[in-house]
Amino acid sequence: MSEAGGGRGSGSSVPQRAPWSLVAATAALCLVSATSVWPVGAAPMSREEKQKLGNQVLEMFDHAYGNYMEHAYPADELMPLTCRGRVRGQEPSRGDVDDALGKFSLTLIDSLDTLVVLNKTKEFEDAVRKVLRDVNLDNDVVVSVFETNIRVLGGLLGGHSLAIMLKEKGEYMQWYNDELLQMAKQLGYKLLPAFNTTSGLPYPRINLKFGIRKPEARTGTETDTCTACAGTLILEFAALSRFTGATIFEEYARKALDFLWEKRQRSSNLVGVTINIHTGDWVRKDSGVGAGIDSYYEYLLKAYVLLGDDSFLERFNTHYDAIMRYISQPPLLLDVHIHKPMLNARTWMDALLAFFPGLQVLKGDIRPAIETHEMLYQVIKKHNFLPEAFTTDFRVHWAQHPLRPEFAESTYFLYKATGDPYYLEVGKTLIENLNKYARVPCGFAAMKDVRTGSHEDRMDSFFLAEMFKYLYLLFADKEDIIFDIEDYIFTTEAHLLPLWLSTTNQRVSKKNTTSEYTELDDSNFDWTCPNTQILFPNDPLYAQSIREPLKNVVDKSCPRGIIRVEESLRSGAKPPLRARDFMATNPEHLEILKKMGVSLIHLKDGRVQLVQHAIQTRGFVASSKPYNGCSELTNPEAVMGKIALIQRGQCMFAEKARNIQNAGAIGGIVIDDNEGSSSDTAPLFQMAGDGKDTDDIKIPMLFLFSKEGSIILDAIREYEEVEVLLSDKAKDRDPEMENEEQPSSENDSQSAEQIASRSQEIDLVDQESPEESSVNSHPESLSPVDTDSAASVSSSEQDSNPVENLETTSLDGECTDLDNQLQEQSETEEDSNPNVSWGQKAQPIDSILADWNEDIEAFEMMDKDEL
Ligand code: DMJ
Repeated sequence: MSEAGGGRGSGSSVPQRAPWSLVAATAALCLVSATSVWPVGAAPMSREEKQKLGNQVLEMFDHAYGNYMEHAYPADELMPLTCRGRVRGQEPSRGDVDDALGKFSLTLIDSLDTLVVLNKTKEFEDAVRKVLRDVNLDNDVVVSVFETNIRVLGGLLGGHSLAIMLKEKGEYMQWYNDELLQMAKQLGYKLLPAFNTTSGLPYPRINLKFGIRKPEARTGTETDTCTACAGTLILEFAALSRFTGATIFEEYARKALDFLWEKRQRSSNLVGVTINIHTGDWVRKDSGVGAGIDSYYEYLLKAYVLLGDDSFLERFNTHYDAIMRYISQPPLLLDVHIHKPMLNARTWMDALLAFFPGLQVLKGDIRPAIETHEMLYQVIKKHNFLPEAFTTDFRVHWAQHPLRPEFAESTYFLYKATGDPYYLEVGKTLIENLNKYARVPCGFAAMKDVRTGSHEDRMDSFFLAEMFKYLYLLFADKEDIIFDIEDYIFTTEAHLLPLWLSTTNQRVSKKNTTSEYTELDDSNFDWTCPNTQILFPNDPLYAQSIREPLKNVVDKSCPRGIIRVEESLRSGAKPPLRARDFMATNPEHLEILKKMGVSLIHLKDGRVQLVQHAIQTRGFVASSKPYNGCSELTNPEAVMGKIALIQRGQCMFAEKARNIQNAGAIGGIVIDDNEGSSSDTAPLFQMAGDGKDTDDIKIPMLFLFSKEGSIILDAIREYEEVEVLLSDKAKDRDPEMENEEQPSSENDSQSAEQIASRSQEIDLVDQESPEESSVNSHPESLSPVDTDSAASVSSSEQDSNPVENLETTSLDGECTDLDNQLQEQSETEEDSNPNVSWGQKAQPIDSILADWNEDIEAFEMMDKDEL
């Protein structure tokens, strides 16, 4: 890290450089280091080529910024297709996306420090004058607190940081007297009423003129906010406090972070996507590193870097450990449930998570950063851009792309860490794609659909704030930038805050931080980043060797549906119905639902709800002979009309089911042969078919671990007859059973229905062929545009779901037909420990339906949050 010049001067100009706190210096080291030599591997890029690409970035920025200034300013954003400004209220509302627009010339403010990074000092000076002259922060408009903080407050502070740097240098900005900082302070005070909650979590929206409470404010009734919305304030607020000496901002942001930390799910150490700002209850309990949470994690680590406060690193490390344990499934990052972190919450990833490899570089965890980045790059190579959401088998899930910068950000940080010219080539591709597919005569237009190349009349301000900064810096040598970039930290909007703030105005009390953390086992925490000087020069092919196995991970994945549809067309069979194709008005589709025991209710607001009927089978139990049920039963008269008990093992579940069905059983209970196994300790799982068509199996089957199974076996030993109710609604069943006449002691029968309460039922009546089933995958959901007109049925991960056609992708990139996979799983399962075998993540159908609803909410939320 280089030494910056000392400082004095007016107001809050650059103070005398304090010695760096060790924490800030070590963490920041992760960003620098290996750019120097790259002896082998990808061909090094010549200085000329890098300069050429840098110039191309400059030209592209001019095209975007110039058109904004010419055709849109002072509006918040440029509409590049119609070549005019987007003024809120004058255009059809786009919903919550518009909450970023506060009639405060958003794009200009967001672009301020980019101008300096791109060496456009003169333009910066002009832009600052325009902001001071034209921007009004007191408009009667409801804005997102989160967006206003990261884009506007951050933009003003970034502008101020570089204005005082330039002034210090003595050539530009000599007239500057902290005016941007005064504006930032004014805006900071305008945002403070949002924190008027008992929890200290901010309301998601505020009226710039009227605040929250007044009737004119038209906001303040919200109960929920996203975790990132509440947890992405500390950098800007602390910087504001430290620049101005007004500690209140840092205090408020700290309080919100403290509350989120308190509310983390204590056993998984994960946080949900949305939280009730009054009660602190998690409203959405899914957890990932993308939409809704992303920058909360980013700010914990960066707050440690900027403020030198160990507690932030401890929190970050605790969360990071949980992320790597549950969410990271290299190269994928998959959302899970905070209470059930082994359970994936969906089968798709959103584009916002592309920032995460960059954060991992800052943390010093290079390997998974390289892996995820490589996976993302392959998705980009396939679709030219990162679609807003894509599935685990890399199909487009949500086809928009609003020119997001996260992938460029990670590319930059990976290049800084590895010095591998491969990342320069990646950057070159990004530039080419932007020019080829997004460039229009009046700027750059967001992609409406990456598959068709269609555009949206939208150029978000973050495109100028972040994309050009990271792309320019990627190709720039030290001498191409007029200041030392390593003296600054990037906010989530890529605004620059000087690291010297770590030792300035440290007057905010760090409430309880030390006592709170003494209980944490931090023995595994990394307090420093790996020294990449050592890491890479020793093995210059290190990064390449990590990428190599993933080279074709996307290409080799299965284009879900297409092959199946073609195959089934050839064979004359009907292609399976996909969730996205489901029509609530199509009788055939409804019939499929009916077969699943699911009916559809039309809600008043146009949405549809799926309700599953409890499936119940009631009967006396009888042991089958042979007890393993693997061959024709020798005691069909004993099991006829009864629920047959069978021992697990030796053959497929489906085979057992067929044998007892042929003997006339009305259901089956498979009891685990692993002595001592229990649903208390073993993860729930679902029995799968045998890889063949199981439509012939009409009886319900239940699996019980040994402990629960022994309740039935003991009961049989004690009583002559034991009656059992198989149901997927065990908990709801009690009153019904209570009303039934209890078996008399004369006939010695006993109800054992309670044993089913934690077991999994598989209703093979409803089970479609295994190729239409899935393990560990999750429901598809509707994109918001679909919700009004058509219902999209969850393609559940349960193998009993006929709606979704699926294959899964193995991590070595090979397509794995689920038939085979299930067969393999079933085969191995028969002899293996259920605690560690297939289907561990399976869920009961009602939980799937709940998840499906959550997915719909997730999309709605994604739309709202920060997309
Ligand atoms: C930016 O505004 C910020 O990076 C934010 O943290 C996430 N989303 C956008 C860009 O995609």
